[in-house]
Formats: sequence, C-alpha cells, structure tokens
Amino acid sequence: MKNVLIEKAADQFLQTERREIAPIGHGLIHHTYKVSNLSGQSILLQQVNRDVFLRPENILHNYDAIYNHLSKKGMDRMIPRPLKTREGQLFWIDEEQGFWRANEFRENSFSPDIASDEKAAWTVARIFAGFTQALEGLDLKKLQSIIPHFHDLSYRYSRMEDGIGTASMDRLLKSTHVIAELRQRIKLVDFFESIRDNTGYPDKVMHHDAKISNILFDKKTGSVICPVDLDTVMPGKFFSDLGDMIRSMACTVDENSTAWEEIEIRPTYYRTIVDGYLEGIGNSFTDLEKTNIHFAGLIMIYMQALRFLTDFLESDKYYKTSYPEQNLNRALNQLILLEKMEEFLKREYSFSY
Ligand code: GN1
Ligand code: MG
Repeated sequence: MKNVLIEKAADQFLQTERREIAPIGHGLIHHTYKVSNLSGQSILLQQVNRDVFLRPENILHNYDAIYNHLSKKGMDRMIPRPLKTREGQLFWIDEEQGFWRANEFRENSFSPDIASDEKAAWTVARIFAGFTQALEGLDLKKLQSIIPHFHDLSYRYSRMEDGIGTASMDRLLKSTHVIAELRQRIKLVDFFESIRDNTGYPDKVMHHDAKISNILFDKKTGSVICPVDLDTVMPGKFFSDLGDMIRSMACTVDENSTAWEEIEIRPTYYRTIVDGYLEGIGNSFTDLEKTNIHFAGLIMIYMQALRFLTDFLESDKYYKTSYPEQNLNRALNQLILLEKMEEFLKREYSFSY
C-alpha cells in the first residue's frame, strides 16, 4: 500500500501533528497501524479488507450502536473509543477507495496468542460473555449483519458442497477423506436448523471472533483491559463465542499445527471456559441454551473445518496461506479436533448427538 495514503488517512483521524506510523498486529484480514503524535499520544488506524467486508460502513454503524448503548450504562470503557475524522465521520475513504477507520489506542497493553493457564482461559470466557451480557437490551434491529451468513452452519455446509462441485481434480482427490468425514456429521447442521428460528435460542450480540488474541491485557498488572477486533460484532446465536473459545483455547495445539498425534482436548480448560462463560452470561442464556451448551464447541470446530476445506477446494481465495496444502491441513487439524471433542464429551459428560 502507498505510504502517502496511510499518511493521509492518519492525518484525518489524528488531527494533531504526526510523529510516526508503525504497522502492528498479525491480523490476516486488515492492515493495522499505530499512529503517534508529537506528545506521544497514539491512535489505532485500520484499513478494512473490502474483499471480506463488502459493506464496511456497517462495521462503524454497529460499533456506534454498541458504544452508545454501553455509554448510556456508564460502561463505555468496555471497548476502545471510536474516533472521528476532521469532518466528523467514523470512517474515511481514500482516493483509491481504501476504507479507513480508527479508535483510541490503549497504551501498555498486550494480547497473548495462547492461554497460558486455566485462569486466563476462565477470564477470557467471562469477558466475552460479559460483553454479550452488557449489550442485552440493545434493540437488535439497530444492528446490521456485517458479513451475512457468517456463522450460518447450513450456509457453510452448502458452500463446501459447491466447492466440491467446482474444485480441480487434484484438490478434490486430496480432500476425499476430509469430505467423507465432514459429510458424516451433517447432524450438526440438522441441530443448527432446529434452533435457527426457535425462540428458545434468541439472537444476541456476539463478537464472532472470540479468542484470547482479541483481548487486551495490562502489561503491568496482567488484568484484562477490554475485548478488541470488534468488526464482526453483530447478532448471532449462543454457540458462536463460547464455541470459538473452546476451539482455540481448549486444544493442545493451534489450527496451523500438523503434529496430528498431539491434537487433544485439555479437559480442565474445557471446564473452566464453560464455567467462566456461564458466570459472565448470567441470565442472557435460556435454559435450552444451557442444556445444549456442549454443542457450542462441536459446531464451531465443525464450521471452521468446513471453511478451511471450502477454501482449499476453491484454491485458497480467502485465508492467507504460506504453503500449498495449508488450508487442507488446517481442515484436517480441525477434523481431528472435532473427533477428539466428540470422544471427550461422550466420556466426560455422556453427551453425543
Ligand atoms: C479469521 O483473521 P482472524 O484470525 O481475525 C476469520 C475467523 C476465523 C479465523 C480462523 C472475518 O479471523 O472467522 O475463525 O480467521 N475472520 C473472518 O483462524 O473471516
Ligand atoms: Mg478477526
């Protein structure tokens, strides 16, 4: 990207004399920068990926709605304050149609990639649940669906079937095992369809990318500052955030690992994540949602396997890869994790579907 465009965008939001611009984070979707002024104050500037976010203005629409709701409750410190441009807008579009937004930068913070212990996993789960809980009462009609069908399992399943129909022979042959295993688990899609329009599973505000690397911690005290990466905040179902945390924190290795024998569920982490979530969510979960809580991890691991495989079948258009079969390996990693999760739930909770 051209430096001059980054500088122009920075000056729109910073509004004081700029000292430096530094790229930060290792997000795969957007470009993110820390911009500081002469007195050392900083903002977080982001260029939104327009291939993934077709209506990027909806990100700011939702951000504004949730920020106002939290402000009314005196809870606006729960998320970083959005910043406006010189013209008082929440976003700015450069001459090459680049879409920019910014928010305050919280100093002396860090985001870990993995949960170092059960306590951290518990805290992260409680924070994401508390986020949903704090937004209870916000009229969901005021929010946009930022990425339509984002966590819609039926859609993700049919996207895989479409991918099978259009894949190259080479990619298809490499995928046969994963395809067969994923097709065998279509009952998870049936469960999803049974809850989709069921009043026992009401929509609520979900973060939709709930993982420890999207929580800011204080460098000095180690305590939580706030959740970040709020660009997929929109109405969703009960399983999204809890399921993503189970997927990313209750496993022994991450989604890029090909050490197949090492992929396991960590029982104590699973329990603390569920406990922390239930503590934070309070009465925002219905009895039905609580009864079916073990579906959360299963659905999200299954969905991620479908998404990685679909992207492999479609020649790696969505997820960045660093070697040719990475998306297939990611799908296989998630499939193994799913099998481990099924065994674990049967053994520990006599739960099967
Ligand atoms: C993407 O890039 P990141 O980590 O913020 C994806 C998530 C997936 C995740 C898998 C907008 O998130 O849904 O779970 O990769 N975000 C989008 O690693 O598609
Ligand atoms: Mg994200």
